[in-house]
Amino acid sequence: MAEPSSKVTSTFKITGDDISSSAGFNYGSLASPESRRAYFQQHGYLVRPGLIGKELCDRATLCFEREIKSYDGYLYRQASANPEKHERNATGRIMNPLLNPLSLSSRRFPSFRAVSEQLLSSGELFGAVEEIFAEPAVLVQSMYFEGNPGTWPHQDGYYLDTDTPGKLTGAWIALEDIDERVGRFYILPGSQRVDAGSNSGNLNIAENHDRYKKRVHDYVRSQHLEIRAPILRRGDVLFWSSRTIHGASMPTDPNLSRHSYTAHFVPASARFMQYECIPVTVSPATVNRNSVCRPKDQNVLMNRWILALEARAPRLFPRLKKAVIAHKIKRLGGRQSR
Ligand SMILES: O=C(O)CCC(=O)C(=O)O
Repeated sequence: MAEPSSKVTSTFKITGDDISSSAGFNYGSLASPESRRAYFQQHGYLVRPGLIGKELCDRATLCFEREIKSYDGYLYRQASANPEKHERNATGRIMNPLLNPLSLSSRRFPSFRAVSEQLLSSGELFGAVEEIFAEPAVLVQSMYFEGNPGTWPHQDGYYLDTDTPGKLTGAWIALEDIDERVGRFYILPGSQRVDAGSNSGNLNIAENHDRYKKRVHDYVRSQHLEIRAPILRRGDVLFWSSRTIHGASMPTDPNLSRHSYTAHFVPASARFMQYECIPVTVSPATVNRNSVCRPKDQNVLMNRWILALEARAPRLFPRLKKAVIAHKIKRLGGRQSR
């Protein structure tokens, strides 16, 4: 997910102590497409152990270390959707994750863009998503994390979804064995049936994003819902529905990394929507015979100019974006929360 404001300073956090064990469930025992689809529909998520090859995971991490870590320019970031320089913690981990690694300049980051493309367009990943959709998929957004900033609990549908809500599916791809102390990605099983808050009125993202975050956080606490953080090892992928409440718990050891991609997919027959009411026209490229979007592709000159402008006016652009989004949400009307 990404928000249109400049910086996220959330106090709505879940810690490791809030999380139940994943009850030792053996996801590998779901051996048929039918059993996996049924599990996904019942629980709102699914883990596919070892879906991505370990060598590819290692190559992605290595290319990130070689090309991205030393870069001191502006890149689009996951939490703000704005260009920012790296924010490093005391141990040098990059704490503002990348938005859309597939859109990075191939001239500047040739290996990292190529390996991201290879992994995120792979037949293994698309095959698993298409098994859930029962139709072809389009990758609409992706992210890369090194450090764990701790992500507030939310439903993706508030940010991104399909015209019929609930069809967008997220994928969390572990590129290394994820240590409990770095904070884990978690989901709330069954929460895909809950309406935790709609992107409209006094919860609209442009004016009241913090209120939305608090609403979901308070909901999770007050309902005593189970928070489950499956153990993820290198190559494992967790898929979740856009309606499933999820987030990432706070790290207790900032020295550790959690190299991972996330990606969001929509079924090819569905319309991609932002903020519940804004239709987004996508023009996916075909890579490895699969459809991937590269929003603001930095191989395109015009997009490089836009990034440079946004970086030069770091207050003006986020304000403008917010105003446009607020106007669109009011005009197009959000879904009302129950
Ligand atoms: O990995 C994370 O911290 C959060 C990712 C997430 O919430 C998402 O991609 O929707």
